[in-house]
Amino acid sequence: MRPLIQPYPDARAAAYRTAGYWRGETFPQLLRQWASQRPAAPAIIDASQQNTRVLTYGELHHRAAHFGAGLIAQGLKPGARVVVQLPNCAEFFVAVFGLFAAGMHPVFALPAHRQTEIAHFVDRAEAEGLIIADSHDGFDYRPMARDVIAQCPRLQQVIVHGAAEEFSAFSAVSADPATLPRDPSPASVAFLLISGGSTGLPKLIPRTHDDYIYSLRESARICGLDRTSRYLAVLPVAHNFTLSSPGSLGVFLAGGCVVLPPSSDAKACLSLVERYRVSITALVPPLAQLWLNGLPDIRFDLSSLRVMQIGGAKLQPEIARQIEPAFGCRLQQVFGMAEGLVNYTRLDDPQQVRINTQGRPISEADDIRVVDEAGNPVALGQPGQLQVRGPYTICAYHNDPSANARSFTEDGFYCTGDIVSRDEQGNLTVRGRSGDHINRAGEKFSAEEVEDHILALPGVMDVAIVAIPDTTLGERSCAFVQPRDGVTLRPAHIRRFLRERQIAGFKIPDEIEIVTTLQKTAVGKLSRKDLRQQLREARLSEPA
Ligand code: OOB
Repeated sequence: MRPLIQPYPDARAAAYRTAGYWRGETFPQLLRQWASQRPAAPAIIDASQQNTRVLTYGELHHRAAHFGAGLIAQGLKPGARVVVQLPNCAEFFVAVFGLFAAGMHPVFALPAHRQTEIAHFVDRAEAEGLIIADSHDGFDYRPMARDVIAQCPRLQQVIVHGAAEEFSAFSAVSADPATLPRDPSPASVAFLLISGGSTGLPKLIPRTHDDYIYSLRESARICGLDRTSRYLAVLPVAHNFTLSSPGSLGVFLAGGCVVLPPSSDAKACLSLVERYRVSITALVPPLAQLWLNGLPDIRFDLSSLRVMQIGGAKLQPEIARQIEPAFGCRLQQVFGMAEGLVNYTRLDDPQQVRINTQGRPISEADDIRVVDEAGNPVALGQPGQLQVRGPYTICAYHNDPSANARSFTEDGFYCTGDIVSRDEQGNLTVRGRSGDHINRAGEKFSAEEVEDHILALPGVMDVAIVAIPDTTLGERSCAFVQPRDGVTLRPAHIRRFLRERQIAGFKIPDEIEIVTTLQKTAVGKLSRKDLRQQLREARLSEPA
């Protein structure tokens, strides 16, 4: 197996330790501490199912330790990587802390991923285990798991929360914690996150205990969390925003409680705000808009809500302006990435900053550059490419030399692909993207990844996928498909083909246009990037 590493240069690692950013803590150690300091305090209120369940810190620790030992009893060894694909439920946290306790590494997949993505994660991470729910949102994950096993012989263990059929039942994975290994090194990789991706398939992002715990501690402080905080986890819990900004893990660190709703529906969620006195929640812009639209019909007491975070995609100032009066709480914009850097508007920032910017970095040690195409810094207020290096931003993806060559500069900066401008206070405003990825309601994927699927359809000569601004989704995807001579292709046929390829639903193009040729101007062969740009401009100049 390829080792999991995150190669922070020695000098920087030493500086982060000296500055007290990296304190040598690990996740198993933190959970033990929490459980001994506040065993009876609620950690999780799981209202995702009909019967609401409360898990205290003591119970979370107990269940995680037994689950972790159970994994070892099933034959998985410390060091193993395990893909975790669960909806928002208490078992997600039992699984993740259980894996940590067993010295194993979660690979965080999203419920929307399908066989193609899961098999890719299993391959890339060399994962030997997969943890799923039986079904969720009308999708049965067990047949998918069978297909992944057939495709990836390395996968030995599938654990199912719910009706397990031939697989191991989540509830039966339990053993005496005496078999658990010693704590991992704080500098070691704790888990792998999934990148949104600019090119090709999603990449794997190794994050260390040291770096992630630092970002949690600072996030919890910036968001004003304490033991009374109650966080409603609306977006998928495995997403970096919901996990760590400050997310569920930041809430645990502060001693608060995570509330898990049955869905992202405004009524369901806001009734939980009233019932459990929720103080903070986090949404993507399209969901915030849905909640705003639904608000006139909803009569719940929202007086406990202090902070509504919005991030994952650009929040338009017109929508931003409505949030505070509508929900009676502070708006906090969050601009982050699974690779590391997270920016927040601060709760006491002037209104103009809260509405119009995406905030500033967590840390004074976040080294930010805004540069032009040639890599030279642009003037203050001018748009440029955002590059970053710092105490919780990765220096490399896992097992992906070509992505590493593209995404990191020689002096160790991560090229985010985001076009931003920066003001005198250091606040960033996101202006766009330099890469060809689509951010559809906060869910990201690369144009190239889906183009490659469409190219596999016999009869397709060429295809280009572009992002089109969309008032609800932020961006929607439009595929321009050129058939081979004499072939008739229909959008419905292409959509069906894509569904059969078992990819996440959000990647299926919102629009498909069949064109006779992709290259309208005879200026020689355009690069893919320029071609996409040209198609996008042509599409935007069409009358509505
Ligand atoms: C978060 O993480 P990812 O990895 O799913 O996506 C990162 C990308 C950024 O590079 C940027 O292009 C976009 O998503 N993005 C935003 C944004 N927040 C993220 N674009 C405009 N405005 C924003 N507020 O999405 C993520 C991770 C941690 C915290 C928050 C979001």
